[in-house]
Amino acid sequence: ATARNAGGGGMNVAGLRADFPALHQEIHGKPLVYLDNAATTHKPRAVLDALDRFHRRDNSNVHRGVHTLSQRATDSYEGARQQIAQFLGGQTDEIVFVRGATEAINLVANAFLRPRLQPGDEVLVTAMEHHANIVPWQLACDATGAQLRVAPMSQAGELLLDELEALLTDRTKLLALTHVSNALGTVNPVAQIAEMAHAHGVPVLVDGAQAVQHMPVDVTQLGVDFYALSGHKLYGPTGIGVLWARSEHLEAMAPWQGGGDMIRSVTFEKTEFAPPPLRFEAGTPHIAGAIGLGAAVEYLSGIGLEAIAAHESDLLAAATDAVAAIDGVRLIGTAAQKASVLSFVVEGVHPHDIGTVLDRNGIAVRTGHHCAQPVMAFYGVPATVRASFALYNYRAEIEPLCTALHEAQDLFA
Ligand code: 7TS
Repeated sequence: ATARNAGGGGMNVAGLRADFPALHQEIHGKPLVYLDNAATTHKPRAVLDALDRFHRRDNSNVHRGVHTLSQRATDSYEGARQQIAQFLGGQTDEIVFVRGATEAINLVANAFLRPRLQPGDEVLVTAMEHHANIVPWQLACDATGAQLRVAPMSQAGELLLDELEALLTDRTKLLALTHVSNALGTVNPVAQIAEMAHAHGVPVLVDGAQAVQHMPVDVTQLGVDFYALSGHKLYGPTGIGVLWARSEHLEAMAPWQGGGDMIRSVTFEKTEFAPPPLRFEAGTPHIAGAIGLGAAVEYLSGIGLEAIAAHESDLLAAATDAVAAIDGVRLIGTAAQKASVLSFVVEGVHPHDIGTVLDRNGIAVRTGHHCAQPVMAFYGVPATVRASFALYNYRAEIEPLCTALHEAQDLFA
């Protein structure tokens, strides 16, 4: 309990850090400062233990055998589905296990959207999307003669809501937008936008890959139609993710992939499909991954997403002030509502050189286009340096970051 709340709703970060074995190592002789959490987060013992326990004790396939291990595996896998439903505020049979946010979006693009698209129809995305929330829609448009439209943003990296609304027409078959931008940190007012879209009869998919680990998310309260996330950014394993979708949509969707586990009965003439969510989980799923993700959301709920949000917001504000005070730094993404992402460029120093100097100092950041090339093009930069924070980061990590940035300037600028 001491590792959880340190009273007053604050977090005992030192205690929580002890839950993450990978944080406690030296890189090039310096203590690791891990600030690449938007790419992936480290895993707490609760997750590592759940994976280990499954493989050592319960390992078996799901939904198939009557033997004890298979029943244990099935109970744990379906138990994880319940944990995740509770975490997101949805119904258990609205949770589809997929590989990650990318696969969740591709599933909606292929099973929901594509059969509904006609030449002349439109799919609306925003100017700040990750490639995973652009390319699947582009593929669906190219195959059907529909068109991709883009809702613009301001220089600060905030969506222009009037312009977004003007792009919602009776041609629009879906609005797909990110909850939190991975390149800018912008938190979009998703509930308000969903209401706007629904007033025009447009269903809404939200890419939650950068949101669920930073703030309480309730898909029912948000009022959206689809919500996609990746387990590995949520302190869970790689290779597992979730599509939450309203059951009426899942019921209406034909399968995307066929195989075992997604059928009710098969003859060579005709196959009856299983009801959702299994209809969309063909083949042996990532059983251990789902169980690990269940353990991750339990762990996070134990700490409390409100507490995590408050801690990370405090940290982001302090880091932003410190980094912005360095001569030659230009922040990329200055929205009023941001979560855990600090993107910037430094005059005269290439982001990759900064990344190298930081790594020599034990500091892990992301440098590059962050799979958001249209965002880079919008700001006229090839790449940024991105520091992204998790619940286990703390203020003492900001000073080494700033010192290393000065060192990079001394070496390269
Ligand atoms: N959507 C957003 C907003 C993302 O940030 C990412 C991954 C994805 C979708 C795709 O997630 P995946 O788990 O299916 O690959 N973003 C990043 C990043 O910012 N750095 O590395 C991966």
